[in-house]
Amino acid sequence: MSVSPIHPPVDAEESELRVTERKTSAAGAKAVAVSMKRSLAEQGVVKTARNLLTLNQVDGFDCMSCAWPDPEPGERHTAEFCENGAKAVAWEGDRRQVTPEFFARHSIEDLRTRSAHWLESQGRLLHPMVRRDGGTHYEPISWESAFELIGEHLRALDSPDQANFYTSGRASNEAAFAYQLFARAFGTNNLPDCSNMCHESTGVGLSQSIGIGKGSVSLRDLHEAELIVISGQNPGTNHPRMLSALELAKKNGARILAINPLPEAGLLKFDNPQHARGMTGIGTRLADEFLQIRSGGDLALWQAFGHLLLAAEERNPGSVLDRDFVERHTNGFEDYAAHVKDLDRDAVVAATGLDWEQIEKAAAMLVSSERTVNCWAMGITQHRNAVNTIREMVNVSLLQGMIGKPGAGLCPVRGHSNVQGDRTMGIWEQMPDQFLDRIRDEFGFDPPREHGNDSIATVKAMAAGHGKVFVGLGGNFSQAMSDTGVTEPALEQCALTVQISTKLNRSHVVAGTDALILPALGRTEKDLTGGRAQQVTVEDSMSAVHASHGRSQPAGELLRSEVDIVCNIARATLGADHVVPWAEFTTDYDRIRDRIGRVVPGCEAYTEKVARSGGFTLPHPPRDSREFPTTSGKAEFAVSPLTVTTLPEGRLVLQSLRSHDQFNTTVYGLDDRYRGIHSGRRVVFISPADLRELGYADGDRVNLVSEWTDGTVRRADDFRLVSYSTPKGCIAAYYPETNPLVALDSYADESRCPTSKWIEVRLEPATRAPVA
Ligand SMILES: Nc1nc2c(c(=O)[nH]1)N[C@H]1C(S)=C(S)[C@@H](COP(=O)(O)OP(=O)(O)OC[C@H]3O[C@@H](n4cnc5c(=O)[nH]c(N)nc54)[C@H](O)[C@@H]3O)O[C@H]1N2
Ligand SMILES: Nc1nc2c(c(=O)[nH]1)N[C@H]1C(S)=C(S)[C@@H](COP(=O)(O)OP(=O)(O)OC[C@H]3O[C@@H](n4cnc5c(=O)[nH]c(N)nc54)[C@H](O)[C@@H]3O)O[C@H]1N2
Ligand SMILES: [Mo]
Repeated sequence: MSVSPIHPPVDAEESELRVTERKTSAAGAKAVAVSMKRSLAEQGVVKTARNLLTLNQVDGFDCMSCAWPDPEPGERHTAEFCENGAKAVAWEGDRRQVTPEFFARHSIEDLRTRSAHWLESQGRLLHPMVRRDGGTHYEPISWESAFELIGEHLRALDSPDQANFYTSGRASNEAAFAYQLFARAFGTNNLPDCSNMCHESTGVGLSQSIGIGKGSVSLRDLHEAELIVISGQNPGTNHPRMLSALELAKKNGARILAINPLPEAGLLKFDNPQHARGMTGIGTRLADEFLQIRSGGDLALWQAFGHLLLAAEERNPGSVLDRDFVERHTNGFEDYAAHVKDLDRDAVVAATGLDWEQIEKAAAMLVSSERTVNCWAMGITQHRNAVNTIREMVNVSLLQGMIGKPGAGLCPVRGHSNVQGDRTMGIWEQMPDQFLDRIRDEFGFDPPREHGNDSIATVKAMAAGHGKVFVGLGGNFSQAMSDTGVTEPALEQCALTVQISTKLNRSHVVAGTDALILPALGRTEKDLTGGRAQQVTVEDSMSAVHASHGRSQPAGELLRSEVDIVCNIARATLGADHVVPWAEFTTDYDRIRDRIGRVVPGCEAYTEKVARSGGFTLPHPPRDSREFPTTSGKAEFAVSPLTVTTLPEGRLVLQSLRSHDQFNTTVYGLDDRYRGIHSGRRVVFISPADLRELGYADGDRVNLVSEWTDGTVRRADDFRLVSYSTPKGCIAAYYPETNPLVALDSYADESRCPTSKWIEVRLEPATRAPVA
């Protein structure tokens, strides 16, 4: 049986696809030039200067391109932004406008034939729009009628659990807190979010191992580290400001170990545009060792590291392990030690594709380091065995006591700028009872206790017909989720879809019977809700919470803040005399912050603390005092089986990743400069050895075919093969084009994160004519 999506159309410009040499360093003067050019084109000179200079400054707005922390207030550069942050700001400051006339010109059927890049390039959404049952076009609607329509649909449901409230990670803490409060007051914990597809495996793995799902380092720890390990992350593109921290760490004597199937430019060398050296292209060499690991080999590698650390300790007792830490703060050491002592080296070599000598050399870096910071991102979390892999990395940190000491720790690098804060505020389908009790005590209603739907369960519920209302607070669910061929029709099955958005995307055109587009203010824009200048707050990847206020003139007069939209949906659904003072929340966001302070653990006196310059850092017991809030009160070693997955003949493992010119499903442009791709996205990076063995040549066009265990077949057609440095058997292509290949049931054990980095495929010659 074939599961095929409605084919999102391919960009016409893709016919110009060109491939050049890949780059071996990131950033530099070129990066600044690229961002300034784009920003000037989209926003004009004055707005560009104002926005870029207030980006990530104490009295400015928080950059929405990633969750990397800001340096201490006194240590910030005048220009504390990166090329991709500037792109994100320019994208939001777009002067082009999507007006009601635009929707009158373009039917929904027409919009379905447009590429993602085209849709996002039409400009900012300006007016609330509705498509009613049977309508061919979106039409303007007043805010009040839009809220009423949502209220009517929600009140008509047989059960509150027939609604799903999705959140993308850009929502502020205030919007997120109000949104989860509304969902729970309405009566459901169905709060799927982008974290379900992102760092969910981190949350689950860290909670099991150390009792809290967040990283344990501050920016200072990175600066002071002796060794920084970077696994499954491409910081040059996705967290460019991290490169400045790495550069400083190197200056202070740190070494860097990079573990990745691809030799990503930003891992190898950094030309810092903030320094004269960087502008001249001399730059800082970053990785001292690079392990070009096979996809999914990380669990085996970290088990080997554990094995080698224990062996080194045996040879030289007292020199490697932090015995005192292990004894006082951990559980399960003996079982773990016995398990990794008995390591199957051949299995490690097969799983990682690395030589044993290389692994020994890398382990020696760990052995000799007193202060190690361990960073990771999607290359680790989006695998079947991701939770075990993360716990395996933690095992090694525990051996050496690398938690709760300066210059050391665990550093999962988050994606969306406020994805961590949204979770802190209660955007999670499984919030603990303690949190729900505090809501009950504060507001006087009892929130539902039964766990709600995550992203996968949401798609299943909609496909089965019991998920009838979908609300998206930001994001682009139809493209971000796995299994496009299932997810798109599932959304279309809904009685009502509501997308709270800044720009047009595919989720607006695969819509429910009734469909609403509600245009929101972005983070760069002045928020005058309730007639006063409002600020919001966010939390970065290292648990630092601070204020953010936009300075630009909003793109349109009708735009409303996310807080305003959420509170008005709540009021229209639950009534004006509800126990939660929704109207008061929109007059002054301090009234929401007061409640956050009383409900959210660690946020006591929130309103006062975020009013201080620089904000505050949330408590993290393992980092702060080596206390581990697990059931046993200690950090837990984990014992995980080492399995080697062998693929049938002719099958390859595909990882789906980001190009340099995109933010998740937002395609800014069609280049991936560092990897040498120009004017095109339908490419597959493949090793020369696989090309030879499978009888293809660089430049050939292929279709990707994935066969799931239940016999269903998924395809994505017409990609150009690009000969590239990647381990044999491991290929790569961009997301979201490859999401049609990921079966909905292909997800990580325990965390249910889609396996976006492990998609088993075969190639077949493209039958379709190349894109013209
Ligand atoms: N400019 C820009 N910034 C962004 C984003 C964006 O799209 N654009 N997205 C934001 C979001 S939401 C997120 S979550 C982050 C994502 O940041 P990243 O995690 O850096 O994003 P990906 O492009 O998915 O890159 C995954 C990396 O893991 C490697 N990898 C793949 N499989 C494996 C494996 O099995 N083992 C190892 N060791 N490595 C592997 C890939 O080669 C690649 O280098 O970035 C955030 N920042
Ligand atoms: N195959 C594959 N799939 C993946 C991944 C992968 O690596 N491979 N990565 C996964 C990851 S890590 C993530 S985080 C998800 C991302 O999933 P999402 O967060 O759902 O997707 P985005 O592309 O970030 O959402 C873009 C849309 O958000 C809206 N938007 C932007 N800014 C704002 C704002 O300030 N307010 C509001 N209300 N709306 C705004 C715009 O309309 C824009 O079109 O995708 C996941 N999907
Ligand atoms: Mo993410």
